[in-house]
Amino acid sequence: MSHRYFEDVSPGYGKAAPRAVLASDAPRLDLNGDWSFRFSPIGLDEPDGFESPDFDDAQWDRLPVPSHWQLHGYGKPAYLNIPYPIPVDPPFVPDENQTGDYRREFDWDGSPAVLRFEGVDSCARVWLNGVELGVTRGSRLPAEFDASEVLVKGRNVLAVRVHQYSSGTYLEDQDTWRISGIFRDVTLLARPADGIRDVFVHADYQADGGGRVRLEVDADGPVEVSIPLLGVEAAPATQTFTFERVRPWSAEDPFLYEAVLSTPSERVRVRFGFRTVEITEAGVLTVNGQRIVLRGVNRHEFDPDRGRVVSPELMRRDVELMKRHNVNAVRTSHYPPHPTFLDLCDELGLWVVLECDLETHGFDQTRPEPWIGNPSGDPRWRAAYLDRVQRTVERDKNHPSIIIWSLGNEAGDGQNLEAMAEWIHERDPSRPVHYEADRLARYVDVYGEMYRTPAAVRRIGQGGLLPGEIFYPLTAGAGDPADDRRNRMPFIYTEFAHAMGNGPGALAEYMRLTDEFPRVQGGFVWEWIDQGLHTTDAQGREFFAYGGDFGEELHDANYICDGLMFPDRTPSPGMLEYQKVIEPVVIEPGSPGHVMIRNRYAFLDLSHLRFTHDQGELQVPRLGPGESVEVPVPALDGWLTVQAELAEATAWAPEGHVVAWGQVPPAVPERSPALSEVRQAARRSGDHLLLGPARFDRRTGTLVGLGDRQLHGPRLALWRAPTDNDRSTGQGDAGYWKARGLDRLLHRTVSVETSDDGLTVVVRSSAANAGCGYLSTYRWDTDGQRVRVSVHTEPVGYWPERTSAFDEEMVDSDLPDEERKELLRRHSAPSLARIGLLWQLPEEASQVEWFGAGPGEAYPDSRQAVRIGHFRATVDELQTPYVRPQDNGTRADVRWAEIGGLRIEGDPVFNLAARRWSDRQLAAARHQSDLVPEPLIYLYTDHAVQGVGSGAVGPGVLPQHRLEVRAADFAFILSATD
Ligand code: IPT
Repeated sequence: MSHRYFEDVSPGYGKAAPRAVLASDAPRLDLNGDWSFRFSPIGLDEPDGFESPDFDDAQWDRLPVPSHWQLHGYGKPAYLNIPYPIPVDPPFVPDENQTGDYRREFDWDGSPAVLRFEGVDSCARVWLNGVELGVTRGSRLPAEFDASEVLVKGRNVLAVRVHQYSSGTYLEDQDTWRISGIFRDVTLLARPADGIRDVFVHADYQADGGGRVRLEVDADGPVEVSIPLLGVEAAPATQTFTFERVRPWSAEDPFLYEAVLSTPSERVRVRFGFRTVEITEAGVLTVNGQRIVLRGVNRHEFDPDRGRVVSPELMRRDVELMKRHNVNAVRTSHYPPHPTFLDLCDELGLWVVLECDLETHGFDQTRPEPWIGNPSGDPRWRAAYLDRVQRTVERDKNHPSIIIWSLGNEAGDGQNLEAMAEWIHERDPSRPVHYEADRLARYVDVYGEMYRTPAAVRRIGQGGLLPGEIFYPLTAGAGDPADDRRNRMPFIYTEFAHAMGNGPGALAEYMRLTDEFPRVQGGFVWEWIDQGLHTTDAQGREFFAYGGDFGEELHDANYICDGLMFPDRTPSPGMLEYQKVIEPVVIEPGSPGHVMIRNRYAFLDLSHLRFTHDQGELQVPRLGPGESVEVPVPALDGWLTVQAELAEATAWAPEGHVVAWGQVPPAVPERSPALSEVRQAARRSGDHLLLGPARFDRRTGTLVGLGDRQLHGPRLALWRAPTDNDRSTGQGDAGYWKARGLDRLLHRTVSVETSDDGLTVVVRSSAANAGCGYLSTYRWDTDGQRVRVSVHTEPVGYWPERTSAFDEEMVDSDLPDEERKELLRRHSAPSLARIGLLWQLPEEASQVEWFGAGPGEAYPDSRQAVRIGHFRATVDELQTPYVRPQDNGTRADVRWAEIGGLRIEGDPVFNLAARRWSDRQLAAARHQSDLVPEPLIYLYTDHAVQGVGSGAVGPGVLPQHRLEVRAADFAFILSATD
């Protein structure tokens, strides 16, 4: 079978050697804009003459460059995670392979130049003035073609044929939208004779505060360099410069210098920073001698309207948003981003793990044994792998923000990966190499893993990995941990805390480990942003689309919406939780009357912050990194909130931006609500029973009115509209709940009994054909003004245990035996989404006020971002618009709430949720636009709810945050407000 050029395993042909992105004063021509475009749904091979300058493209369409053609009406976007969009038949691709032909003209003075493509998905063949320049693959990697011989003075015609699929598709099986086209900039860069082709700036920071600069320059003649801030002027670039005192670069203080290199024909500016990345003998990753903790995110490039076409403004927005949410690191999953993004990381300060454009994940699933035939181990693909890593490193080598190179993602193991690592070690020994799937860390320098449990990470932190032990696929090890090199390496969470839908849980548990174990150095939440594509349906309703919304036959549904940011870049509760957990300053209650303040920066003292509280400013000494202090605070009746805010504006946030906060509880403990002693008997009145201000249905004992307020309830509620994490087959409980019918409980009134001091109602709740349920006793009493319902509810019937993976990994191995056993028991115990009461209120009850945790939602394992206070919101504002609708909006630790003229006090505190649709409607909706308000309000007052976990990919809810099937006692006091 013959290969067509786009099926060749080679990296293409005709490309110039890769080099850095350089800011040169040589002329350049921006070739972005509207191009002529011709679409074909099949894989056209040899051109039909369109490459000729004389070809008439007047009948063609117009398409913007950069763009993806699927987002402009040609073909459709498709979302796939692990599966390949083509048969796994390497290196071939099916005939159903969309082809986009592009043409444009430009004027040039005929001087020598290179044509540069920053990114074309997936394969491009390029002609200039009818002459072929070459073929490139590697969608998110730059390609330059020397056009000097072909360029003419005056009109030039550029023709590009782009293929949706190519051999490169086998190396680009990343979990994202599969969309094609020239999606990054195209430029023509003049190359003056005796110009500067490439520069590699090596700028080390030295332990004594000094710095050293060495330049590797690729030029034909002598080159001079100036570094204005360091007094270097027109010095020969070949010399090594040493400086006694320099200001180092760090993500916290991203100070940049500029070197200007010149030859008589060209001047090039390169920004650089002094920084040294080292791994200590103890296996700790340091920068400039300090241990760093990566509080990061995995970032795909994403614009909800334009796909992977991201404008400079949007890139800046991403970096600003990261900085404002205390994120200090980014892994460029799973390819080099647009180069401007890295300029911004240098400028605003983020630690970067720069990943090569490589993933072959589908080989994991389609073979008799995982990974058989994987290109990573096949010598025929070696050149393609090396080409990819070279283009990655050469393009981005001058960015101080990049501290680690990553070979790629989920590409199995094999000699080609090893060769990539070897090439990097040779070319740039100043940065460690990362690759998660080098499971035993044979050729990498930092050890990375995905989606381990906190307990597993603790064991890694303790240096307890057994030689040969592998998590994925699970392989037992044996022998002495001292023999395993991974136990002496920095450990980073390549991916953790899968942020799909409502979640992730346990962020606090994960990040606490970075305080405890020096080698546990943080990592990257999966992922930065929900990649929902902004779409309008036939009825004109807007929504964010995910897999399946474009009629894909094969897709991975809403796994594309698993970010901390919603598609429109508003932060999800998960983002706010992470922001709080990773604050660079910890503010906690100290000894009585004091607040404890701890500096968690690696480099900065606290002098750039101002500390304030409700009563004024707080004087905090300029603590150095790692230092802490107790500061006295005024004694208050209520909660005192202390915050650290920027004393001056920075490049990424205005003055006053809150970087960290904490609360000190009131000096006098809060009191539980109680009825005054007056007791009253229940009376019958027609079909009703009356007790104080309350009116009940005589037959069912249901409360139907309070004073002149309407309400209906309570009903026992045990279920929630499953979250994405609940729905996980291995880790989530949604299947268990469904099998017990908890979403369709039926209720049988066992008895309604009046007495001198109130009313007792007993109800059994259970689903059709279910052998298990709950028996609840509601005891009502009143002081004449307010009514109290005291609830005892307990499980009845047979509740089987549940099974799950991760079992041993869910619980710390070094706990005392009893504690460990108890947690393991809770892990497999049957669980509930909630134990609570559901009420129905008239639709006018749309304003909610409460005292408790807020302003946002909170769950047992995601509740750091909320503070105790007095909050107000409409029912609509209480909803969190997860792209795929699911349980959301629970307000925790509520002492009292007022809604629709009712006041509800909890004993103990309770969880509150209110919405205009039932949980079943919420569960059935695919998009926000499917949710249709009903003419009533569903109000939940929950005694307890289950945590959220990260089960969609990763561990489910940790045992300590699960809500076991168990008996519960709790009470509410209801009254009408004035
Ligand atoms: C992991 C992938 O690396 C990442 O790209 C993403 O797909 C994530 O899963 C799920 O959203 S790999 C998986 C086998 C843990």
